Amino acid sequence: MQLAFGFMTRVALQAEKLDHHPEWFNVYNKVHITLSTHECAGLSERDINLAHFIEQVAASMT
Ligand code: H2B
Repeated sequence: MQLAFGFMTRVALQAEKLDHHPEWFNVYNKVHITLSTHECAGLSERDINLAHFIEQVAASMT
């Protein structure tokens, strides 16, 4: 739980910075994330940017 919580904290802080927020679901050590943008009803550059950041945080924790 602590690992997932730390991961989510780092992502949440970046999400606030970018004003772009993941839809996510967490149980114990798993975090499921969905990124989408309302205005285009799909994926935008902002989703891709946040996804890259999330990948980096995940890689730094393994
Ligand atoms: N986050 C995500 N993931 N998708 C959005 O479409 C979105 C968001 N919209 N954060 C933002 C907020 C929008 O509501 C504000 C006005 O920028």
